[in-house]
Amino acid sequence: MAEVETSRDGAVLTITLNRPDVLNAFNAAMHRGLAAALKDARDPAVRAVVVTGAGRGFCVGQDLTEFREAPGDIGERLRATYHPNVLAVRALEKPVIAAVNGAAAGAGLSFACACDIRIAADAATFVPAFINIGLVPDSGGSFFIARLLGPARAFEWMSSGRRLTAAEAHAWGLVSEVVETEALPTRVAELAAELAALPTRGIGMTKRLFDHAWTARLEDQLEREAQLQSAATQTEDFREGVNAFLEKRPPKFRGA
Ligand code: T3D
Repeated sequence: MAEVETSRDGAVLTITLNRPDVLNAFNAAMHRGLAAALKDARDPAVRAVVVTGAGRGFCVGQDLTEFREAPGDIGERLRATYHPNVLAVRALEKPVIAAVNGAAAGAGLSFACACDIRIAADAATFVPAFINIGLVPDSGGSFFIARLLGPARAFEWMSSGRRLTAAEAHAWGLVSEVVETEALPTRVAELAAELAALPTRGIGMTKRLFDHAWTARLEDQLEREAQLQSAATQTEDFREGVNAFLEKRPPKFRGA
């Protein structure tokens, strides 16, 4: 069995982390499989991406067995393995949904937070496991979680190591929706299909804008909006959207 499996349903690519016996903890093969899957996701025919876990876990971060045996400096390993995959998610010009089916811990939590949308099963838990073993948040955890929760709550949570339920994660705004565990695949498929039918290039540029806004000055952000709005008006989907509105019919976006 491959450590990462992919499947296509129309324009939706689903990436399944597949080491269920260890709640999909990252090992070297899983990093490689995820990198390959995220490369497949760049195909323009893919218009929405789902990342989920096999079995009862989403992803519990670094495989601690492999970690104990791994040679060399952890900083180098992070740069070589985790960082490229986090950056690849942010670089995808399409929505990436984390379907958090179970425990998301350590770098698995960071990875979920690097995605654009999080939807959780009611059985999911969110564990900032780093501090429990004396580590600091990595793989973007300190970046994404501070932005999602605000610095005060993020620090309090990440330095406590406290396990959060799906309901608490929802109340905090960490996930946008919680559904019954059995209903998660159906709800995620529905959401992904809806997103895949929207103007993909517009969504990609919206993603660019929000990423840029995190560190931008207002003047720079206004300029970036103007540039990307010019680009958006050049898309086929913009023309289709306006025509459909004026012709009083539903639009048929092609993602071009
Ligand atoms: O090398 C580098 O680049 C370092 C990078 C580090 C980044 C990080 O991610 S550091 C954080 C690493 N992750 C953790 O510390 C999480 C450890 N896991 C847990 O705290 C718990 O498993 C959970 C709270 C997430 C879930 O608890 P529970 O009770 O639902 O499940 P469990 O029984 O603990 O785990 C089920 C199995 O998965 C179990 O194996 P067994 O006993 O059935 O054979 C457990 O050992 C295994 N497992 C869970 N997490 C890991 C793991 N095996 C290896 N590595 C893990 N991280």
